[in-house]
Amino acid sequence: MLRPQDGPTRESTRLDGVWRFRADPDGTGRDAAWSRGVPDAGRMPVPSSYGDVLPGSGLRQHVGDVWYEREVWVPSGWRGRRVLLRFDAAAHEATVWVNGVEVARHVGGYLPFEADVTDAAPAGEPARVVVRVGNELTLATIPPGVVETTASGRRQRYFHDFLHYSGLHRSVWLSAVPPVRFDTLDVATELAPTGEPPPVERATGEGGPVARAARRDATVRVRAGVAGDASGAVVTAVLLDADEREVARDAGDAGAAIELAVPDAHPWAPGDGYRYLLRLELRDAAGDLLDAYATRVGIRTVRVDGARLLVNDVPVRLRGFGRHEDHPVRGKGHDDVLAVHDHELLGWFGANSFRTSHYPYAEEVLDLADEDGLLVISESPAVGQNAVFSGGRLGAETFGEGPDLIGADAQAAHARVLRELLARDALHPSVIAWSIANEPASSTDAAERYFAPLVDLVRELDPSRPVTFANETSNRPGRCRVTPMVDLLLVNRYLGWYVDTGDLVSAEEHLRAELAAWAELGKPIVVSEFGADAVAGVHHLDPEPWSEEYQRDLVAMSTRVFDTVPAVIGEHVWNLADFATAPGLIRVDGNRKGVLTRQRQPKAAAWALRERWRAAAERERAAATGRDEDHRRNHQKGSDRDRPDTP
Ligand code: GCB
Repeated sequence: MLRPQDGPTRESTRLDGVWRFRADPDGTGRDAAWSRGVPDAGRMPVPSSYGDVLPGSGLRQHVGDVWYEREVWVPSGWRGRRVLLRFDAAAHEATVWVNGVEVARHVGGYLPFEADVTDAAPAGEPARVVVRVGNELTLATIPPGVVETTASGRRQRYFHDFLHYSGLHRSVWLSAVPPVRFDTLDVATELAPTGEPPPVERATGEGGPVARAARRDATVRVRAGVAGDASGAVVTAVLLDADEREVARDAGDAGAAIELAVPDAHPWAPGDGYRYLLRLELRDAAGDLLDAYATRVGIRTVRVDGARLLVNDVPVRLRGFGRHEDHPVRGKGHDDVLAVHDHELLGWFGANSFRTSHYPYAEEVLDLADEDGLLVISESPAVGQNAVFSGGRLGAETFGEGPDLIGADAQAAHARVLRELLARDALHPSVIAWSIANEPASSTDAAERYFAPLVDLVRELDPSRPVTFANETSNRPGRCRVTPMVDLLLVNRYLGWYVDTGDLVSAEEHLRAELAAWAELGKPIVVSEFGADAVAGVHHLDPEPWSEEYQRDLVAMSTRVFDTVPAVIGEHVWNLADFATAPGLIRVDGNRKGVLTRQRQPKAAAWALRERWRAAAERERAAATGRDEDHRRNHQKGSDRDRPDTP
């Protein structure tokens, strides 16, 4: 499945806007054939979560089905082409009908799916699109949950700490594509060995120098899969630089690998979102154009070397956040305004990285990260697989076979979601690692059995990126059975908050000891969560939890410790901004661990982080400029020597 785009052979239109909508907690619509048309429907904007849009509707706690409906004219000019209907996300499972005909079913709330609706929606006629979206989580879904019957009706319980927003969170597309067409695309990039001495040692403190990679010869391997009868067809791949100058071209049979040699390539690197444009053409034996597709390509490599994480063979140090797709009213509905604003804020902080905690984000977000040269840890939606957070709903073992355990069905769903995630995100240079889960119970045999095949699967699907997962605090070094399997350690730690509450001196000692123990494993460590709740406007002279000062001081204490542990190559504060959660005794209108409020205004910690990270970014820029300058001088010397008239 390829992303919709416009081009010589393709056209696409977004079906975003206000759709007809009706909640259906009793599941009436399934028997009453609402698939043909939803009676007495109200309205709901797409994309958005439906939870907070209609005041007083109770939809925030809704469990079960909702129905969406709209009409669309299929352009008459699309005759003879295939018509695809794509949902960038339907949270959390959906069935789609077009003119009463079922065209798609999909389970999982954060990844796209599409249907070929050519027959159900003839060109030149109106088509009625009806979507049933369900949001029930079970122990077989990713993420897990349990529906309970209470005095107030059915309640969805889940073991993750963000509101279970639901609905059509991302764009819906109608596209025309040629009958014989590209339908998958794999791109792998490689840089020639550098020959240069390894970059300057990472200094401790405030980030350390991380230099941009110099230009190097590169190889771009392209494999485009084709749907339809492509016998005799030829694929041409052309690579253009950012100034649209052709730098490489080659051709091959449909489905075969094409290798493009790119001399003196400009790598994609942290803070430098340089990308080439890859143009693909599919022509039949007579030379007629069957399809064309274009995508941006960042040339870069990622590698773990001992306790270092290397991008383009240069050690990187991640500074940034765990985030959420979460905004007032929209919930998890993607919005370009808010997404761009959040990314500008990352720049304001001097951040260079984030994790898509705890689910795949809208692809538009990854586009922004690609463009900005941000380093992204892309996470699957497997969050809350841990009895510790389940309030007794999961058996103590968490994983295994049985009515209160997460077993083979979940594992199969987890594998499916990982396949879909990698298929969607592998083309993004910003994605530098795959996190297969957040904070599972990871210290048992059953956890090892559950995760081993998933780690293998990700490695097999994408040998070019490290595999990781975020470790929860009770799964200590030596006990955790999943850490030994992964390439990069993510540890979520709340010293000074859930542990040593209000005592930053003890917290510092404990954090230092724990990180030293993790460092023994000889792998790079990203502290992927640390932080404290702070209610904006609460101030205190003493180290009082919930105050802005305490949050600021806890972050400062933590980063002070990180700077003394060479294996710690990343710090992700939890969280960029406050976010909505299920109601709870330790949640004040949501989780307040944002260093920004939910409205994206700074708390005291934000200013302190900005100072630390901008200084690090500045040092990186200086180091990168120095390296570029060296490279330019060496290169210049070489070419001067080649010129006979140069003394
Ligand atoms: C965690 C979870 C994150 C929570 C956070 C918290 O460990 O990974 O989802 O929101 O702690 O604030 O408790």
